[in-house]
Amino acid sequence: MSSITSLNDVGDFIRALERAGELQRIPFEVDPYLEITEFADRSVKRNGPALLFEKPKGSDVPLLINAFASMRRLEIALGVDNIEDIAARIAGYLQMQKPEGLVDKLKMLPKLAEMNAAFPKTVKDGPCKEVIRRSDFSLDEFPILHCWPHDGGRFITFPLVFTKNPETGKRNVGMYRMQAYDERTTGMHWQTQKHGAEHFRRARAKNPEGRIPVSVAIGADPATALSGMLPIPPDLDEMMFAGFLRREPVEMVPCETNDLEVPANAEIILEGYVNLNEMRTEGPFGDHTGFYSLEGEYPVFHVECVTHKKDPLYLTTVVGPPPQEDYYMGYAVERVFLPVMKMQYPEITDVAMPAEGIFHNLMIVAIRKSYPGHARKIMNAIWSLGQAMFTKVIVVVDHDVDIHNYSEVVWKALCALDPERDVQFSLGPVDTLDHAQRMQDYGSKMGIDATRKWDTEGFTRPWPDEIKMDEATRARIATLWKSLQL
Ligand SMILES: Cc1cc2nc3c(=O)[nH]c(=O)nc-3n(C[C@H](O)[C@H](O)[C@H](O)COP(=O)(O)O)c2cc1C
Ligand SMILES: [Mn+2]
Repeated sequence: MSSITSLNDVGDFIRALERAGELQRIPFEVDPYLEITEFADRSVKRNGPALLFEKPKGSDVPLLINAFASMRRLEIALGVDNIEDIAARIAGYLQMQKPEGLVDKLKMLPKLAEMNAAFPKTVKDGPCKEVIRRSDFSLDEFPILHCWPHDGGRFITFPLVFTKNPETGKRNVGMYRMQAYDERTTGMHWQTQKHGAEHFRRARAKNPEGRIPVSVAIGADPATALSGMLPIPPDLDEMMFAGFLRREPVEMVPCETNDLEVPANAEIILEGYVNLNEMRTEGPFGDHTGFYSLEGEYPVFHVECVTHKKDPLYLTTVVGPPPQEDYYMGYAVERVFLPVMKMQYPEITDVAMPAEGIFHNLMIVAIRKSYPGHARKIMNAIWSLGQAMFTKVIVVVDHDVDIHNYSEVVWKALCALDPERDVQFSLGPVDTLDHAQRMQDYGSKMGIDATRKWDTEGFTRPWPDEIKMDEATRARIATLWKSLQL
């Protein structure tokens, strides 16, 4: 599988990227106000490298961006030759969930051991504690980006936000942007359907005047850094999943001022709390939709203590008109979770989400259709599947369509449609960032059944064959073609 030794922090990742020719150092001063965004945007649009800004203006902390913004970089990040290798590992693990006989049980053991080895390990100390600052600190020391001209301010864009479920004590990690209001307070943009927001609500139901401890890690080994965006079920520990991805447990250290734990290898830790009765205007923010998300009311994070490495690095990203770095990160997540989706719904043969669909707007699904109405069953399944509930448009096609070839999808899906018959609308939760819906968080979705229609679905006309030249003719003309040197 992998020849790459495990990456234990951002520095290791930088060195691995550099060895692979996937990193450009920027030795001159560049301003975190707009300029770094313009660099990052240009780079990602030209399939350029990751960028290490050694002198972000106004800060002594170097800044890494676009570290995950290509397939090759994702493979380096996760220590695989191909993202599908991880999907295969997950598929292998899932297959032995229900062992049939003794032989299967025996086969399970090494795999279970692998899972056990993934559990996070609490350690006493770690590099993120090299410098501990309880009073003398300011967020202004870090090169926090002001990304786009009409943004409401500077935003920490790549944080791992740690909270605990106040009822079960179980940990959650989510990547939720944080607007830096001043030296010690930020916004906490967990959208209403996300697990951090649920922890907040449960704590508030118990004691509306209280607070919830929150700690934030900025920069960690690449698998751990990515885990904040994983769409896994509540109370399933993202740090366990990170351990599985990196094939080594994530080491966690206790925080100084609250009862949370954070990755020991993190560059920067912000410890603090969120008041349950305090909201503040957050945004606007140039978002991954390619539009500004509007101002909204969100909780406020109060930083009480900052710990960091002696020479920390600042890991960040920019979202904006697609494709950006988050497209690649999302693609990795999609491929990694496809086996989970397939296990639940074996009729799904493949899934594609074009960059322009910004994750939630468009999912193309290929199925092996077996019974009348099958495409609609899959639409409903997807709308009930974790964060896939946000999918605004689902296009279901037959398994013989190459769904990663978008021109083939447009051609064949449109040919298969009787729009009045084949479109299904559904009302339900929608992405907070969807600015076109009638209200925030609630609206409509559309499923398009672009499969061949069957007579058992009421379609009694014959369905025509797709045009294909016969092989003998193709071969004969190929030879003649060559002789003409066309
Ligand atoms: C770069 C980036 C920024 C994100 N910003 C936010 C955000 O501000 N708010 C939010 O709710 N989700 C945001 N997300 C998506 C969440 O990280 C994602 O939904 C994650 O699964 C949430 O974790 P949870 O399921 O534990 O709540 C962002 C994702 C990425 C890749
Ligand atoms: Mn979660």
